[in-house]
Amino acid sequence: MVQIRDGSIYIKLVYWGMFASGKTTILDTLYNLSKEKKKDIVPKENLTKIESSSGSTLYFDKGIFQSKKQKKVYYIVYTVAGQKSYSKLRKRVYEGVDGVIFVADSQRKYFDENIEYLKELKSVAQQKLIVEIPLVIMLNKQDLTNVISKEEFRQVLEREKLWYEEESPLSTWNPKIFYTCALPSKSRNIYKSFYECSRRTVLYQIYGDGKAPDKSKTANSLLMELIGD
Ligand SMILES: Nc1nc2c(ncn2[C@@H]2O[C@H](COP(=O)(O)OP(=O)(O)OP(=O)(O)O)[C@@H](O)[C@H]2O)c(=O)[nH]1
Ligand SMILES: [Mg+2]
Repeated sequence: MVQIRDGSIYIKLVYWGMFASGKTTILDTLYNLSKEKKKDIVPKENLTKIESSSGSTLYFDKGIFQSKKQKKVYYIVYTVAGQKSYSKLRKRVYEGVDGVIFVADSQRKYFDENIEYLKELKSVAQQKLIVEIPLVIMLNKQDLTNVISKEEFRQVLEREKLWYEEESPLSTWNPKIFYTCALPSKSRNIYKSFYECSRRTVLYQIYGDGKAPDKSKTANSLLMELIGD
């Protein structure tokens, strides 16, 4: 839930997905990219990471980012711990979320496992995904071979009722799916996917009062400018 304190706005975004899908690496790369390349949203302070000796997240990672244009807007960004046994912890991290980025491990052998984590997210979100909480998808590790396609994942979303037909006013807010790679040397769409989720979250707040805004409202030029292409 967007928090307003001392005239500043705090928006909570969460990276969700199975163990080793790349969430912590994504946050690291996002931090470095946005800092070095001077993006519109930049880190406010160092990341907090709580991990086991194997590098797997123990509780969560957290980063605070700030919009350069709207200096009073802060993004508090979390990654969940993906190990199966941390299900309760993931639920805790989810509390008060404003936008979700689902990180799938694109390797085909993990197809079913990704769906399990999508189902878990759905159950925690209680029908609010897309309707109140914008959802963006990262098909991560696209640098590897034998990986799934956007269309395959879109069909999963359809089966899980997270995809709206064109006639539905909600179809504008169907999850945008990105092919990504989080490795710093060949990173792909890491900032773009984060920006898309933050942008949607802000639009939900400004034009939808915390819900997916009407298509008619999104037609005005100011909004189009904000949405970009
Ligand atoms: N090839 C490839 N490897 C990746 C990519 N993203 C992450 N990895 C590797 O995958 C492994 C797991 O990455 P993490 O970022 O720790 O995954 P996580 O989702 O945070 O895992 P948990 O904390 O256990 O939930 C590491 O060895 C990463 O270097 C990617 O895009 N491509
Ligand atoms: Mg992690």
